[in-house]
Amino acid sequence: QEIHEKSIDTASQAMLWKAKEEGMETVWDRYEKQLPQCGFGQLGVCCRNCNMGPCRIDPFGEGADKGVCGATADIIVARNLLRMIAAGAAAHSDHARDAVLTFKKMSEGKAGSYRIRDETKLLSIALEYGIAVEGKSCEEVAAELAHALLLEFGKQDGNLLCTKRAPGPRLKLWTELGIEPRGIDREIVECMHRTHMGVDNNATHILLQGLRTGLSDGWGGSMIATDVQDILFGTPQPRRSTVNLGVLSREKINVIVHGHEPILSEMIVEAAEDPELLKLAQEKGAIGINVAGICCTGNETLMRHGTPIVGTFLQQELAVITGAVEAMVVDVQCVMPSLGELTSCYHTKFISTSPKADFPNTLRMEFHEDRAYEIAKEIVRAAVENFPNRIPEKVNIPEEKQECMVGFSVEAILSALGGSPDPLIEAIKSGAVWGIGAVVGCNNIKVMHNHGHVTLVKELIKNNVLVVTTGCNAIACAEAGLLLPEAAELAGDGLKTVCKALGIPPVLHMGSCVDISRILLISSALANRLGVDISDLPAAAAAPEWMSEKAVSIGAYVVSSGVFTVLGTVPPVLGSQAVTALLTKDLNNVVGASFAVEPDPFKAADLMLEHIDEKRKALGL
Ligand code: BF8
Ligand code: SF4
Repeated sequence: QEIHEKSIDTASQAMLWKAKEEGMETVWDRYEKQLPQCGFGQLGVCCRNCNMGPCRIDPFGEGADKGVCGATADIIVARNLLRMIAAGAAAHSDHARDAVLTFKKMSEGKAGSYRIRDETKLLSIALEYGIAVEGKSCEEVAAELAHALLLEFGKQDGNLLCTKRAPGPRLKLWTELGIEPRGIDREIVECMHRTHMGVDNNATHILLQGLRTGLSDGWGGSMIATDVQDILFGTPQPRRSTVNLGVLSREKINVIVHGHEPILSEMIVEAAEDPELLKLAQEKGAIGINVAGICCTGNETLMRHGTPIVGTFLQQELAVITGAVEAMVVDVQCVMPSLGELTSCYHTKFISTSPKADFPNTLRMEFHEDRAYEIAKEIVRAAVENFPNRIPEKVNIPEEKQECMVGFSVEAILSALGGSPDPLIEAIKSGAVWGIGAVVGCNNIKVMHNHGHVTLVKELIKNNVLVVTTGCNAIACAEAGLLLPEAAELAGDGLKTVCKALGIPPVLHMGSCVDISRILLISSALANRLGVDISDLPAAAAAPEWMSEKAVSIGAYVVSSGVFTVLGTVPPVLGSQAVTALLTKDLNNVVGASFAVEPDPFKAADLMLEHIDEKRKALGL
């Protein structure tokens, strides 16, 4: 594969050239060494769930058609998928738990670096959780809310409270199907139990638990993470910033925050403005400290502070290869262990901070909320002191730096619409906005970097579909200039007029991947206003370059919430016709939505548009 075939982004291509010249290995090289990848794994037909195995089913029907225990391809594929959902839901929800624990400590005065930034949200969510707020201080309310939220994780009776935010018909359907999520941890534990040797051995039955576990993520863990992070750090409002490798600075100390939890990155952003450290930075010969993000923690600080973003998931190594990064500070999720070896070839300090996540060759600086600001200062100080070690001959920062407009929380969207979803509904009714497309998710080495994301989103807006985005798709769109009001020029006439009237981009950045919960809520607001279910909306979702288990959990809850979803990379399920049919067809009769798999982004856009057309027709539009 040639370098220009690896990424659509010229900045990334430049760094791939540099990597080649300097003999650095990247994810693209390692992928090539894996080829051809294991066919059994791709089809999902290998099982290692007990030590009579590993077992694998012959997809051509010539060899074994059952595992040692008698498990068929259907059972093995479904069980493997359920474990992926469980891992994804666990990642989002364990992140949420840490946010709630910080919130709790803050309310008890044990995490002095944090405070309440959105009182209105605190009070409204407290009321939702049945907490009386009258006559209480914010801290008292916060303490009670933190307690109530923590109970959602280990809940033994009743269902998750956030599910009440779903439209009535949806909630009723979940209850009828028996997939209304109970405790968040409980669903994940039950997945592990069910997939243990000799427990759940019916593919449909297994997958229903997958839907329930996904729902415990979307309407549970992820939603709680978004809520608490908004209370602690502020609900995002529209603001401008810049993205791509060119945001790295030649004259400033570059500190990259990479990973997912704003608990850490918020403090790093604050510490980088500390007068003591700024003075030290000058003494070291820099003109300032530049904090920039990668992946979702980057999205979090981008949405709330406008700190720039260096890149998407596949650009993490490329950032180091610029030779201009003093510190790569990571917490959890989507951090490549390869960064250890790579950073040791440059002056970059690879600082790991989560008590849960260590990596090869890192400087461990464990982050604890009780000393959050102090530790953040120590981390930034380590970066500042590393500045003199920068090797000028090794520095090459690409020019590319793109402006973007971000910060479209549900609150911000409603306020841009003048306080109610009605203007958007009118625009949908008139056909100016033909539908809503939610495009989210990762990069995947199997797809040309950002090609799936950008092509699909461009097709959608061209056809007057207003796009909402999160995660790495949002960053990819930002790099392509799609998150600017000016990008309305690329939209169809109807959408262009609406965007111009409101001063918004045709692609709205709604946050990190846990913030897909915001997409669920805006969908619910639209459905409620129209008096229909989410599955009736002229809306469709896509994850053109997904790779993570979190994305599988997201897929499970988005479809269970009633939204047709197109996957750009093939999930490991094709080894079972039954599971494949269930996911791509039968689910329609269960939850009113299903998956499709379509690697070609043009065809994926067509599938979404066809779906939107059908839904418009059904609504009489
Ligand atoms: O949680 S989109 S590569 S960064 S998993 Fe990871 Fe995928 Fe990016 Fe965010 Ni989401
Ligand atoms: Fe093989 Fe069954 Fe054990 Fe899986 S659970 S490894 S299929 S014997």
